[in-house]
Amino acid sequence: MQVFEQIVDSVFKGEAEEVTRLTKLALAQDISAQDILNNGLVAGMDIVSEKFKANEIFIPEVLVSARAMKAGMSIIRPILAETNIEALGKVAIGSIQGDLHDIGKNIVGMLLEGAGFEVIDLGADVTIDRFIQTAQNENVDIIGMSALLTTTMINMKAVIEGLKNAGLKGVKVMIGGAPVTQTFSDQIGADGYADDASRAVDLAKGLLGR
Ligand code: B1M
Repeated sequence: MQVFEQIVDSVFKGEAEEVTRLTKLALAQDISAQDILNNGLVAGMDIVSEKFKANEIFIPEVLVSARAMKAGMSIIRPILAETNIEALGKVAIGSIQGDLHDIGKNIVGMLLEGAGFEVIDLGADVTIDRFIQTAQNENVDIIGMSALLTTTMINMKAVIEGLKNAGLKGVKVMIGGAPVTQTFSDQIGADGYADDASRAVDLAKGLLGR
């Protein structure tokens, strides 16, 4: 098996140590960090994403695969940063103010990273101001917000209004989380809603015309 196929296989199986070993092996074979990212780590997560979408695998498997992908990413990230390889786009993601649920948000963040986006993870209970300041200061393409409580989802609207008031109309907003719906997304003026993590990746790509 070629090293790429091995990385894909190990990401899919969630073997973090093996992904680490193979990523180092690929670098030692003079394979570029970009190729390892696209043909190994991202390709592995693409399969995970597709199988998750098809209900062939479930959240625990996705988390284990994402952790394996991250193990490889941690090795090539400094090299990618040095070579200034362009990410698909920059996304700042967080659970909205008042909301401590972060499992779904973490999966979405990891799949976005696996798909080639630069992801700033703002964590949970992220204030409205912090989202807006991040959009202002970090030159992000997308603000991603997650909510699991019917009492917190309304705070997303304040972020969207805050972005508009700050003149940041170019920043796209995507939202998700169990109580969130397309109707709610339309009501508050978000640019997009996704009901699961792999659709969130498709949505982010679509919002940036990728
Ligand atoms: Co809480 N909780 N919880 N909880 N909790 C729910 C959400 C609840 C439905 C349980 C229930 O009553 N049946 C209920 C909410 C009711 C409501 O609002 N209508 C609830 C409640 C009430 C509470 C507390 C208020 C309980 C209390 O203290 N009295 C409290 C609130 C704390 C707070 O946030 N301020 C609370 C606390 C907690 C724990 C801390 C114990 C824990 C969270 C741990 C953590 O996240 N680190 C917890 C958990 C685990 C749950 C349940 C059991 C599971 C949530 C979860 O992680 N789902 C949940 C009940 C349930 O859903 N069965 C419940 C798995 C996750 C992968 O799914 O987040 O939907 P989800 O993400 C999906 C998609 O939605 C989408 O992709 C993900 C992957 O496919 N998605 C996005 C998510 N974000 C996205 C963003 C996007 C796009 C897609 O774009 C940016």
